[in-house]
Order: sequence, then structure tokens, then C-alpha cells
Amino acid sequence: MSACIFCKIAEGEVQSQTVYEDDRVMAFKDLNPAAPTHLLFIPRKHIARVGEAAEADAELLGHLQVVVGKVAKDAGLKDFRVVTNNGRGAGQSVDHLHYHLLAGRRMNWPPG
Ligand code: DGP
Repeated sequence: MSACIFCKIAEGEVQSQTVYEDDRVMAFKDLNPAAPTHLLFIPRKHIARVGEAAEADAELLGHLQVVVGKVAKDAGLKDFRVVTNNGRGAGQSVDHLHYHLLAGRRMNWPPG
């Protein structure tokens, strides 16, 4: 059994507020939202971080990004931010690749 919390969500062992899923990817609400809309997008396959993605993951990660755009469009979002944290120093706390989608408040640049 995997110890990875996002693998457990992908396998249905841990509940999440899922907003999209297919055979390859999932999107669900972040437990600790940092914006009025805060969704997480994950591949079901365990990839620790974007820096560990392989060439063989290119189609999967392309699909994941297309799903981010579709979910945002379906939610009526026009202005939103998509980020991924790679490594502890960059703020990564869960070692399963995920894109954050943040919306519903002003997004500052550069991010903190
Ligand atoms: P990061 O710090 O970039 O690795 O983001 C991890 C995010 O995952 C953080 O915003 C909180 C969220 N999170 C952690 N555990 C869970 C969980 O069990 N369920 C949900 N829905 N979100 C979680």
C-alpha cells in the first residue's frame, strides 16, 4: 500500500472533494485553501515532482494541463494562477506532482 496521500486519494482510499477525474488524472479541492478557489490537479501515476518527470510522462502531463484549462473554463474562471512547487525550499509539502489552481482573489507577482 502506498504511503503517499495523493496516491491514496487517487485510489479512493482517502476521500477528497473531487471536481474532475478520468483514468489518468484527478482534480480536487485543496484541504487548506489559499484562495476562494483552490484546486489541486494530479496524475494518478506517482511522480514525485515535475523535476522527476520523464520523457515518457510528456503526454500524461500535457493531458493534465489541458484538464486544468477545461476545469477552469467550466467553472467560469478567466483569471487564475497555476503553480507547482518543486522541492521543500520552493514550498512543496506533498511529494506527488500537483498543480495548484488558484482564483478568486488578486494574484501578486512575483509570488512569495
Ligand atoms: P504543496 O505544498 O505545493 O506540496 O501543496 C500541497 C497541498 O496539498 C497543500 O495546499 C495542502 C494540500 N493537502 C495536503 N494533504 C491533503 C489532503 O489529504 N487532501 C486535500 N484535499 N489536500 C491536501
